[in-house]
Amino acid sequence: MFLDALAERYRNQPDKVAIQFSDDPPVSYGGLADTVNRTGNYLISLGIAPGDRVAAQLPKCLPFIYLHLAAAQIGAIFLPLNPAYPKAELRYFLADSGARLLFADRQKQAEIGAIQSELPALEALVFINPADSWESRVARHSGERRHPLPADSDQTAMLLYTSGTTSRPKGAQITHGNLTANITALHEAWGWRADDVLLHALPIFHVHGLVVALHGALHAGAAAVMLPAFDAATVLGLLCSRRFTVFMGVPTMHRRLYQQAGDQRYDLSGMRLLTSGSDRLPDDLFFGYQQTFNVTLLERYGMTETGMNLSNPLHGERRVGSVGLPLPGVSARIVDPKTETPLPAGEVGELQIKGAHVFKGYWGQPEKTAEAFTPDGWLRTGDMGAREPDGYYTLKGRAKDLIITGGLNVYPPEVELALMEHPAVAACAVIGCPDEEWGEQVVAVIIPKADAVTNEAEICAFCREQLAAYKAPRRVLFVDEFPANALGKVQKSKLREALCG
Ligand code: MLC
Repeated sequence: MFLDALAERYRNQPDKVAIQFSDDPPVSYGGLADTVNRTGNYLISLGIAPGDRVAAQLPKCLPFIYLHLAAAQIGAIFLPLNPAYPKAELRYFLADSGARLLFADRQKQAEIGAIQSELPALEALVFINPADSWESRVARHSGERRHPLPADSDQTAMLLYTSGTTSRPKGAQITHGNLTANITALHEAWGWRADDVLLHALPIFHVHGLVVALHGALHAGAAAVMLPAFDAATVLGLLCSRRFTVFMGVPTMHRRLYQQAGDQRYDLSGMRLLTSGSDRLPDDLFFGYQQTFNVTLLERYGMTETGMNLSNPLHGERRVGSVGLPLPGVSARIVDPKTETPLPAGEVGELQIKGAHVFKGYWGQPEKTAEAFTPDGWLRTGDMGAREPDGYYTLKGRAKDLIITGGLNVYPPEVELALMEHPAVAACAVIGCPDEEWGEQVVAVIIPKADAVTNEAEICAFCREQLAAYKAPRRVLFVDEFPANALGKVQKSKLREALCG
């Protein structure tokens, strides 16, 4: 189990630095073990039992990490939430998961304080100042862990919400076994070492920043230096400092670093591992990085429901435009999207995945879980791709209606649902238009009601009240009609062709 490996690090190298947040004093593995243990006892003192959901909507901070590891350790289910979610979204996640406890930023007390009365399962809302000492909050909860490590690898450790093409967001249940399988595979494939130093600039409420990056470092007994947010100038300066061996980012971050460098050349070849994921890495950035930074980015492919699936190799060819080879323990295949029969190399079909890292199912949604898998247990990723004859995989678009912006998934139906609440909107379609910095940009195409008066700014502001800012349209276009197929369904590909200029 991923916790067992961590427990071993706690024992074997108690004085080694595990996590350092900006200018705060570093946290050693021994210190981490102690605070996580106290935090577990603290959660138990608040009435949390195995299987209970513990939510946290906090900025990137140490208490978030303590809560995550402590919840896992006492067999509770951790629910990490993006601080960008407005109250309406927060309420949905808490209601759907039936969270008993929410830890939130004290700055949001006025905004979300009243939420508890609307959520019968939510027994307590704990507002904290992330900068205050967490250690003093849990100081009196010392003593042996009152609960054993969860023994069952099928037990859910986290709920990670992902949206759906046809429904409201669904909570993907990530089990202890999933986390172990993932981290063991990445450890082997990427050669994590105890003397690695990770520069961590990702958010920690997603699989990328939390599992791939942070668990990766902790599993190896390495050090993670955590930046509260991504800033290209700061990150470039740190990468050049030669203190770090590992950095992970989404293409938007790499684009900004590349642009930050301008005409200058920097030699980052001393770094052991620089990865890119959460969205496709554009070819020009792959080559631009080689020229500017003298390194080849390692592109890998994953998703919330699985963690990591495919990766270019640490040693060997990192192929431009390819997401690489299946990780150890991962089975991948390309199938005909209609018949779901495997296709030969070179042919484009849906990418399907199997392995111990694949999630257990959506929280409380057995029918959605059943839809996600083939009868013989392959996960339908909704991504189209092809396998090259030598085993490398290349992605070729999506079967599902999904926009990826800055490494974050936005499901058009969710935005369309929000838009339809606006009194001036008669019909709408949300599409992703290509964008150099963000990969894609969310664009709303609207047929207004007759005589309705509205404009782009008002529509955008309306969406931001209901949805996190990254999901809100960046552009709004007004049209008289949509291109539709024979069944009357909006043809988004035609809209994209016509409107993404
Ligand atoms: C921020 N904004 C975004 C955005 N992030 N808009 C669209 N898409 C995004 N991803 C908005 C802000 O709200 C702000 O709006 C405006 O853009 C400019 O903000 P910024 O300060 O320039 O953005 P910044 O905070 O620097 O964020 C950019 C970023 C961030 C790239 C650093 O988006 C990020 O950390 N992305 C990584 C996401 C990630 O971890 N994905 C992994 C998912 S797991 P305004 O108008 O209010 O000013 C997964 C599986 C896998 O996918 O395989 O990894």
